[in-house]
Amino acid sequence: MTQPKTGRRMRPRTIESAREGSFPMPRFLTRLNIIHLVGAALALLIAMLAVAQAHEYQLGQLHIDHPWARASAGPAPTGAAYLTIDNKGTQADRLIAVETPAAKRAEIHQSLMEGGVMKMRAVEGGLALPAGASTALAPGGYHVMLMGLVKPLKEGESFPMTLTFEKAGKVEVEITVEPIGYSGEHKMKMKTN
Ligand SMILES: [Cu+2]
Repeated sequence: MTQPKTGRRMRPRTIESAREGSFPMPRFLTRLNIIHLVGAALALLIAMLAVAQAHEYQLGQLHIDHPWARASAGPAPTGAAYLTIDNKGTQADRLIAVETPAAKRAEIHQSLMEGGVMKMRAVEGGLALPAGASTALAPGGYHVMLMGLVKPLKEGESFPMTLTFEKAGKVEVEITVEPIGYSGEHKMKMKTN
């Protein structure tokens, strides 16, 4: 009379314990995997934040994207830096000054074709940043001219640059040095005033 009852009780317990007993390794591995995944996700997030901080800046209504400079080819005394400024506001602004410890002088220049020759000149009174528009400083156009480089710009390195805007104020950005063949061309001749 009692034996079948015990047998009935024992069967589910045995099945239960067999289930428990047959999966300890996968559960243990799953826990390890979660720890690894969380660790990897955190590492990725930190890396993404570092990249975002190095390449995007917000100053009031101005959004500054990917400030970069091309690596120097040998001991060149000059270099150029590029970035994109997106004015998301309703008021126009101006980039009026640029400073960096990487060069004795930094100026806002514009490259333009003149008689089939690429020339450049300083942008007087600052670079206009119309409201609701994106203004690019890019090879072949506007750029920050770095005159009297303290040392050649080396790929993978970075240096700070302070941008001063007429209305938005100042912001320090990190300029990353990209490979020599990074994008477009920056062939120019100094136009002497
Ligand atoms: Cu220039």
